[in-house]
Amino acid sequence: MQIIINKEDNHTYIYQQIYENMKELIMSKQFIANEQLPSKRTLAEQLDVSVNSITTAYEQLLAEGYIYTIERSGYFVENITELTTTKKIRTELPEDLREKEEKREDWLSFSHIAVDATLFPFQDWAKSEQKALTNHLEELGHLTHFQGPLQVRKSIAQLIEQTRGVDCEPEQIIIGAGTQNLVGRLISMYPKTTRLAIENPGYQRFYQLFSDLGYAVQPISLDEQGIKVDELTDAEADFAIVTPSHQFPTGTIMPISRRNELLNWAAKSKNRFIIEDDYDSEYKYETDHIPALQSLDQNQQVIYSGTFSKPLLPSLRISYMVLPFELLRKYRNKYENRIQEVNTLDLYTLHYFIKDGIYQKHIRQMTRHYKKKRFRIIRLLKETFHEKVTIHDIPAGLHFLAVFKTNKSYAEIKEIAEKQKIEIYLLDRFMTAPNESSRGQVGVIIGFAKIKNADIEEAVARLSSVME
Ligand code: 76U
Repeated sequence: MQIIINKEDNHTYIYQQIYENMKELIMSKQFIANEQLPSKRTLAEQLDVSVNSITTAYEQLLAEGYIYTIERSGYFVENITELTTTKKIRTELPEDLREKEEKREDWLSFSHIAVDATLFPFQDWAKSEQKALTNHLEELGHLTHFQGPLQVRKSIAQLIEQTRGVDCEPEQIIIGAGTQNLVGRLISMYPKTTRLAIENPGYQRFYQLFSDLGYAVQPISLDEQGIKVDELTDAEADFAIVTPSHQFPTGTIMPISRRNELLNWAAKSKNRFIIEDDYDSEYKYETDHIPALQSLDQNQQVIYSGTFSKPLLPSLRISYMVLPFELLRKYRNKYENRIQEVNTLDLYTLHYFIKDGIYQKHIRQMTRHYKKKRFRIIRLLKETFHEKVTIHDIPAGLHFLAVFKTNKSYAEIKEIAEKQKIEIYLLDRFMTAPNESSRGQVGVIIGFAKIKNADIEEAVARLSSVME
């Protein structure tokens, strides 16, 4: 038996060396199954180490199943099932899986997805977090309610009642990490034969999500009022997913008649539902807030879906939905064993952030900021592109649609934008069936939450060199 101990080795304990050696001897069958190992005392003397070291090594081998013990007899080698596979020589990560550290230095961005985090009141957020720690420390030691803490749902219910006219009890709110998770779970309660209608152009991540879940997704076209209800009827849809506050991505605010038309469509069958994706309703620049579609619903057929990604930060991952009673019962039956996915500390932080009025103050400040920035960008785009740009100037949300006259294709524009280091999202991303008539023009979603005031001129100049 060959056990070599290096007492000079300062990095590996004696017991570890014994353990490694013994493991090697067992695996290479120098010790055979059921063979008795030397007693601890004998081995300690042989190796000139303490009995303690041997005990620790044996205990570890025992815990991992290399050896077993018989009381008053000693330690024996286990009969170990061997791995039938042989180790592949190449164990490095294949190149296609390798991630590159993407540094978009010197880039400017008209992204509608990001916001300028330097404008977020982190100090106030930290104060709210301190309050959350002081008042809810005990609760952080366990799992919260699967819908999110009731207290937090109460403050969200109050907030959306005040700001959006949403009629709901805190019990109806489900908090989750992102709209996709929530809506995905909701839809999954229904059979795969359920027909889901989405706006076209619309939120492509919904399209992807529903298709991935195995549902037939019906893209429905829009007119100047929003989703076409007659197409919805023709598609025999069960669910319609809409963005009435600020159509994504075209920006249309759905007028009251279309809202009522939509509600009337739903009312024709108790199995029809509307998901109101109210993703950026917090920002209106020239009008007052427009009540949510949910507030007009008298039939419990609208599911209201909200998010803190736009008013606060997209990286927070706090979203929620408000379920009608029947769906809430169904949801609870199906999902009460799912663990709430948002960090409880963040949720209580949000609670104090709202309760202490900081949330509303932030929205007021950001509204002033965005209003000016939006105005500057639109003015500059008009001055730069003249008749070559058509701006869908709807004073709401954090982006607008600008259509540029150009002979370049969407693919070409993307390639040049990359070279010019300007991040832009083009309308084709949101089209489920791009149409031929749009030749000679390219739609760009101009998001204005991320770009800094000081960079606007340069960003528009880059955009101009992309389009020319
Ligand atoms: C969300 C629309 C139309 C919902 C949105 C967004 O998961 O709550 C856009 C893109 O943050 P969540 O998503 C809310 N409905 O635009 C927010 N924007 C998306 C997520 F950041 C990205 O991919 O074009």
